[in-house]
Amino acid sequence: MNDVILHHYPQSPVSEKVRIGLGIKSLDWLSVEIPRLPPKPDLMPLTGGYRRTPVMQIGADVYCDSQCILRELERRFPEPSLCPEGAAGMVWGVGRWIDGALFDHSVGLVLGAAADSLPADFARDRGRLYLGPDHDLKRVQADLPHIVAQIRGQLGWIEQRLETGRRFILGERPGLPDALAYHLVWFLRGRWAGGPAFLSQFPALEAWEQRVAEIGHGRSTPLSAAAALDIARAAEPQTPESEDPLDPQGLAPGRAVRVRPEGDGGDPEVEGVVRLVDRERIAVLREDPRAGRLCVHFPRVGYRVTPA
Ligand SMILES: N[C@@H](CCC(=O)N[C@@H](CS)C(=O)NCC(=O)O)C(=O)O
Repeated sequence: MNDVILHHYPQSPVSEKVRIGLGIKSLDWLSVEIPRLPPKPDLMPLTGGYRRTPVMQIGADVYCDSQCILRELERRFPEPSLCPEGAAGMVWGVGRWIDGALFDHSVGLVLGAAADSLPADFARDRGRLYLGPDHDLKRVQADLPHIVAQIRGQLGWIEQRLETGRRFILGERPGLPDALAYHLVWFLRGRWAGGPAFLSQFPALEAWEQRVAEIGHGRSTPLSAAAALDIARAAEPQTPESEDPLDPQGLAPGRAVRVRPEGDGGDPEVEGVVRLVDRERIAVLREDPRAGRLCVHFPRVGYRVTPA
């Protein structure tokens, strides 16, 4: 079974980034809607503890993090490319900016602006995940003018790029930078009451936003979480064993490791045995009583791998 299965929920901006990637490639995919808060009892058997959204599954191979998911989509479905106009390499660096500073400011703004109305369990979970162990949404709320100034400056860079008359950020064809930038514009417009008025100061960006929205999400068909687990159990991981003699940590197939996102979000570690390692990816084998033998993939950049 080589169907692309996306585990996500409609409100997730990072999932919207991947959905646009699926749209750029005009793919058919299966859609599993997952809970917005842990526990995620039908997702954990697949990931081994990784709790963020989205996750992609293809048979018994599981891809964590949008960076890893989009890279795998590009590998399996190279055309149309997410890196048109000779942008390979550099565009992943754009991802580190947008998923880093711009994402952090946007999440801070949306959480801080809604501090008085968020359900307590959601505020606690996202506060811990994005603002650290001593999170305080009231403090973020008091800092909103500064946060808006940070976002305004960064969106101004995208506005400048689009003012040159390009249809998309790289040129005539849509690519990874469009999916990256769009997911936060979509988030700010949809989840911050001040979003539409704020965004109206960027006319080139608003016209581009419309063009990206028109790309759509490809064609999705709903799938139950139980059916996704059945698919995993019936399949074997397809990832070949692969080593990298230059690996700076000396990681090699057969080595037991733990993997987690860098930073202080309180993310659980995933334990497994290295199957594939290279500059950009690490994939580990693990067993689960419900999902069988799996290979779970992570990006290397932004993730900490600790020998077990
Ligand atoms: N670096 C990750 C970030 C993923 C992320 O933070 N996603 C949000 C949803 S948009 C999340 O996981 N929220 C908590 C949850 O869904 O449990 C990626 O690019 O996939």
